[in-house]
Amino acid sequence: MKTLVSGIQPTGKLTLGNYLGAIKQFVALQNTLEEGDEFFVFIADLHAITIPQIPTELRNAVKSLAAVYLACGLNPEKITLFIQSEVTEHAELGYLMQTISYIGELERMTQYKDKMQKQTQGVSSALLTYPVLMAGDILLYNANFVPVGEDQKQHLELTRNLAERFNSRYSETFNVPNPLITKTGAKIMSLQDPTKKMSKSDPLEKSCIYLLDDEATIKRKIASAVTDSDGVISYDPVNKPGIANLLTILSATTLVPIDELVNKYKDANYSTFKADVAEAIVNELKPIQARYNELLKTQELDNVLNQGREKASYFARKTLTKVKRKMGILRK
Ligand code: ATP
Ligand code: LTN
Repeated sequence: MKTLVSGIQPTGKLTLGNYLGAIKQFVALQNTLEEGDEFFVFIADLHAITIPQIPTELRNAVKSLAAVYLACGLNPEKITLFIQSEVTEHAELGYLMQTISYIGELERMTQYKDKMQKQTQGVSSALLTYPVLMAGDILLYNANFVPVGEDQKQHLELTRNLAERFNSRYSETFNVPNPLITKTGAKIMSLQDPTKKMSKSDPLEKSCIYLLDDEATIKRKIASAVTDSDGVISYDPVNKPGIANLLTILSATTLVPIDELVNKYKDANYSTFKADVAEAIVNELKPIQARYNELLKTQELDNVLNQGREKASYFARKTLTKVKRKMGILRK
């Protein structure tokens, strides 16, 4: 029996990077679950507010993300889908884990350093403690595996350290979770600067394919993706990061291995190759977009989220009670 946990922040419009690096992998994983396994997938709204958000936009983004998850093929009969803030134990365990986290180790997190620099107003203390909340998310369900993109590896390492620290300071309580990182699609890069990851908070729209982009937009963005001038399609992320990124995208979308693609396109020019990449993305996203638009019109979404909240709360409450008892903060 195994437990998997993962979350995505409802900030900005989801990109192809989020889809190929995270959601598509969730869908594949749900189909490998066996009797007794649990897979908790949640919308990390408490993480989103570590950066200032506009409340009405956040509320819409939460709903939209829930619809995207289902539209991409997550099946509520197999996984538990819920909103992080609706299971209040997340905030509570996040706080308790802060008592065993060190400021120094949090200040070393690269995501914190990056996001802190981008802040124009004050940096919230929650941005610093973000990875501790994330550790709480994972440990609350005693996860064995955490499917995430490569950029989250450092946070997972911290989660492992905190689990071990808690176990040795109090007594054996938490599993030490393992990251589950896909090889292809683990890191999709920006279309305009292929040395940077494709990120939904990138202000340059051309850098990203958004999951809800229409066909013409996708074609235009891929056609204008930055490449190089040597005209050869080969996989070389250091010297040819643009082409390598398009190969990664095509491979992660079609599930054809990169070396087969390189072979297939060895005599092709960049524009033919780009047209095929765009077409593959359109074919992948079109049915998702249709289902998304349908879901937003019905009650189904709320039903799934209510059911998810109840199930997640049951597991979360059990762990939290155990943790509090070990820490000496329960009356009995
Ligand atoms: P932000 O720009 O706000 O940091 P993001 O686009 O990085 O957002 P997150 O909400 O931080 O998205 O990440 C959601 C999930 O998508 C994580 O598992 C993350 O690893 C994965 N992910 C995000 N961007 C990429 C990418 N470019 N390639 C592969 N996976 C990605
Ligand atoms: N920090 C993650 C989102 C996240 C998460 C989690 C992922 C919050 N809590 C727990 C896995 C497990 C990110 O993708 N930026």
